[in-house]
Amino acid sequence: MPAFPEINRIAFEGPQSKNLLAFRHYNADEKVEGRSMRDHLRFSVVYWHTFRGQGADPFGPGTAVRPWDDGSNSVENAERRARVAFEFIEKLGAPFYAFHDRDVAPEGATLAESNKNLDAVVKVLLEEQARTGIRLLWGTANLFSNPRFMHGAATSPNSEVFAFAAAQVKKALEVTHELGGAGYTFWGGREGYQNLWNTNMPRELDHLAQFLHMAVDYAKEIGFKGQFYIEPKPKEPTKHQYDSDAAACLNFLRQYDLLDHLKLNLETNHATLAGHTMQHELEVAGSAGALGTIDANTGDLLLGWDTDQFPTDIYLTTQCMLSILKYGGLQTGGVNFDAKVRRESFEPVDLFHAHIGGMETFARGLKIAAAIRADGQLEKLLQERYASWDSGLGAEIEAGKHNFGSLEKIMLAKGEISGNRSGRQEMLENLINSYL
Ligand code: XUL
Ligand code: CO
Repeated sequence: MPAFPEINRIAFEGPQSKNLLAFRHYNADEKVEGRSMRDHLRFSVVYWHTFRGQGADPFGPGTAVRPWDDGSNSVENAERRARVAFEFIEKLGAPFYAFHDRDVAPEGATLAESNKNLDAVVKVLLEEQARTGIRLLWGTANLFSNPRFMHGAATSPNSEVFAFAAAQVKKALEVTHELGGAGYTFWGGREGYQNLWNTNMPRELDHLAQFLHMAVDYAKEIGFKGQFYIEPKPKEPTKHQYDSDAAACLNFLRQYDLLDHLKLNLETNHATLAGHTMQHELEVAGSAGALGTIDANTGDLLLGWDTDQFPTDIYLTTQCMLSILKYGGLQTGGVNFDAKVRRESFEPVDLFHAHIGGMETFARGLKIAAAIRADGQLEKLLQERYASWDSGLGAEIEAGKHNFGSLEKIMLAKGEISGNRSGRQEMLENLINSYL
């Protein structure tokens, strides 16, 4: 029996459509800059929020109505839920999904039992992938919910916790490989600290690096060729997360010789929690050649935590797509909706509205970004701003032909610089608005 009997495959109906269960802008086959929108955006549905989120908050239990879910921790319930997930993703028309080991299958009393439960559900995922053609964008392991991870996983002061986490990631890598996953993500979970009086920071960082090297080695051993990602996030759940933003992650990866093996998975709400914009994080990662994939969501300007809302702001998605296109587009990565419906949006159909909104907002961002690039004015103005580096003194400096002594000589002779140009910020902001 279908879980969403009243919903057909969400169709592209064009900008004039008034149907709120249709796409007006996301037309999967339409080409933008010579690539289909499907391939540019590589939309992905997350299992944890969309199929496990109940809408609980610190003041009350879940509100979500999910008739297919009996609320039990049984493997049968998990298998049924997996089939529903694929019905949803297929009707939505997203080509990918992402999951944590413990949200697709229940954790057992022992590691062996958990592995067995996971294998049972992975069998269903494999069948459903074959039936629908939907693929796995990335897998990951939940190394933060179980109380054993209270002090962290790879950075725990307890070496047995490190060993348990290693065993869990080993299995998660195996099933990601079995499912043909395009990638594997490490989000820090509780890798960070609450208090420095009880924390040996350098030792914990060494352990985290050792853990990631073990993962890289094991991927080689089993022939897993997917891309590894590390997902920056500050503040939650620990006061200071080691992977707090893109720059911190890049520094860590470089210090421990991991930069060849991991790219970044950037999430909007994590960027804003870190006091950055998503555009800033995309530029930091992109300029280091490490822009891998994005977790698409948004926070709330008035709330200081990770609200994980669906993105609806076209200005934001235009910025995202401009940076993504600039750094060569998404290859192994995708636009992964790490977002949840609000507690008050408790009906199954709300899951469709939320994802349709996110997909539409990104489709518009993509088209607007492509229009900005095709027009070329922004790029031209940016180039002009740096024109003093294209010839004469600037070109000589860039070519390494100068030192402090030679530059002092030039400036002593000149006495003062010839003048600066306006940054034209407001004009450029107006220019961007003219494409929206
Ligand atoms: C947590 C978060 C995670 C990761 C995967 O804030 O974003 O769900 O995306 O572990
Ligand atoms: Co995320």
